[in-house]
Amino acid sequence: MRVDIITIFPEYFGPLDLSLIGRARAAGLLDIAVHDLRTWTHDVHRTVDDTPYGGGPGMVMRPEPWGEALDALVPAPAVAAGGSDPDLAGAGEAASAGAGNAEPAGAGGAEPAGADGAGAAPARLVVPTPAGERFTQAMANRLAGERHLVFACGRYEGIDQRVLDHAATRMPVSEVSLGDYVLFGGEVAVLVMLEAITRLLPGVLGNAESLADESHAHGLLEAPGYTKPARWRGLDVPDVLRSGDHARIARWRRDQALLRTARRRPDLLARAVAELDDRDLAVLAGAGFRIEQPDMAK
Ligand code: JBK
Repeated sequence: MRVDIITIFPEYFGPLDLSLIGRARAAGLLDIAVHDLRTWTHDVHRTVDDTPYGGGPGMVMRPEPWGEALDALVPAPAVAAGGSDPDLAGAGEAASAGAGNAEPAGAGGAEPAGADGAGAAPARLVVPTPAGERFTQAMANRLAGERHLVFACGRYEGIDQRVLDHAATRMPVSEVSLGDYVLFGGEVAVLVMLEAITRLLPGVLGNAESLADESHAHGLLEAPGYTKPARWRGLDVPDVLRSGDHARIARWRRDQALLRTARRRPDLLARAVAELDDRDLAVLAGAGFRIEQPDMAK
């Protein structure tokens, strides 16, 4: 997978050299380039923001540097894409032409856009914003299937909307939110999304089983985990986990997952309810949770 990140704080992305993402990059599974947005400014102060039209607090990111950055990193398509595609439904299928725009002088470190050959899937622009569609495991799964992701990190009160509207004429665009809280900008959100996405790429994790079992993979929270010693500060590991009875262990873990999800994330349980069997429902009822099975006849 090819990833371009555009930011005014490239230093935020130092952690991408570490741990499993760093190893995946070194192994050639993942090609990440971080670009300083100010590369595409032309005034002495390298200005990236200005006051908002219509008034109000804060500053908005100017469109011109963003437009040049996207021109440099994503080649112009032969055919216009189908417009904004926030739900990742895959509507934008325009083929990319190979003729990438040249980078401005001094674009140190930027990779040539010509990597997007004719006929390749277009790049997807991902813009982290509190106004975006919610990022989920399902979205991470879909994004992990993309060939080329371009992340645009906004600061201040965000990026001039015309940048996204113009980009949407040539590539699919997703405005994505991690959650309902306020950050200084999109940089940390990109680190989170990239970790969720890249660990799904073939060869990055090396252990497909741990992908299948973890929290959110089945719509339930994961059961608690324990390791040695069996007794620590007066607290014992649950006996069942030391029983060697694998069927009993699997049932216990399932019960713990159900009860945790019911207590902590009733929203998740409500969505998983169609997949619960009679035994699951009995466990929940025994703990005082009344779960309505949806009536399929309705
Ligand atoms: C937030 O993805 N987000 O959740 C996000 C991105 C950029 C700024 C923000 O305040 N919440």
